[in-house]
Amino acid sequence: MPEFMYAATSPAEDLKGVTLERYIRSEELKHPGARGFFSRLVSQICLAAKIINAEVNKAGLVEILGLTGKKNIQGEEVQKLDEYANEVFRRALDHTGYVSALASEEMDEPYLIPGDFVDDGQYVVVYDPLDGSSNIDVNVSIGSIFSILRRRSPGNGPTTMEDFLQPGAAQLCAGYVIYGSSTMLVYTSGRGVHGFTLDPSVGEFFLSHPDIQIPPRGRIYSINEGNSAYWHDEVARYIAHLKAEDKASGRPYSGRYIGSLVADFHRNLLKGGVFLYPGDKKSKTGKLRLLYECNPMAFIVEQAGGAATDGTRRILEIQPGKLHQRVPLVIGSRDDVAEATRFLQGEAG
Ligand code: P6P
Repeated sequence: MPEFMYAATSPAEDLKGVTLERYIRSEELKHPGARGFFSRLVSQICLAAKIINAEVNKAGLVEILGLTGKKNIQGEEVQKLDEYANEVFRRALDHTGYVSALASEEMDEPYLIPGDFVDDGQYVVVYDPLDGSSNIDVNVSIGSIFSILRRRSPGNGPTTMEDFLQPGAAQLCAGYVIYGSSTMLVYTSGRGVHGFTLDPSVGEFFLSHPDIQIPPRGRIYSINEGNSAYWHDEVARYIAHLKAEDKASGRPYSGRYIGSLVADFHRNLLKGGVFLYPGDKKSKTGKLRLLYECNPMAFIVEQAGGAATDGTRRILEIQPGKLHQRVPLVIGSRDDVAEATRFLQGEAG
């Protein structure tokens, strides 16, 4: 079969080097009923990523660094690039015709797309437009995170909060973009995890990491040790366990913490390891948001063979109560997450 004539059912490995659009099309061909809505959504997200990437890459040269002087609903300082990225996602998604509403870390309430821009508004999208903001001004990797849900309310009626407050297991698609040494878009739509690298010389994402699988156990742990004074005993015991020498189980692990969830997660996804942002004596539910940080990453890691819990429950089974709800997060290699969860449950250590 000539190079360009990939069969519709080609495994991802055979499609290495194709563009993101071409890959999405090959996925679509596997589902005769597909009408291309979803594909065009991911393509628009891809456009947003390219636009944000262009700004991130010259942030030191244009007046877009620093703070806006505002605070978001999380009480966090809003960086200029946060606000810019939020607008880029909103504008990329509000004219597709298939999305009825958007929710973002940077918007207190959902943005309801005006009715005349919505033809068959069966999807809602939640996103963190620029994750790792505190790293923007010091040139450390940051990212965007997104999740696509099918509405539960009737498509011809108003979008409701229940359309957003769905357990992570209901996600149709989840992904992130990491603006790092190269810019990558990693996503899953329930059939494996695939990574696409942006070639800035042509402005296209090409399939570089088909079928990503996270090693079942790693040798890296990521946690903000600066919070150790607030850790519950179970967390302290687990981290001490990872630091203790035991050659048979590959301990001590290496500590790696970048302070951008996307960057810490991406490294562990490729190399194996465990990331924790647990609840502690200062913040019972930790810091990370369920809908647009924990759920997308949990969908991706499970599709790659890993696991994600809140220290007790599987993240994807948590029923959200509020749009910006925070939950504790333990995520990464399957065996490491299982061991961490046993410690956090007081069943080990
Ligand atoms: P801390 C970035 O602000 C973020 O939301 C995640 O990307 C990151 O994992 C976490 O917060 C870092 O938080 O408290 O360790 O600085």
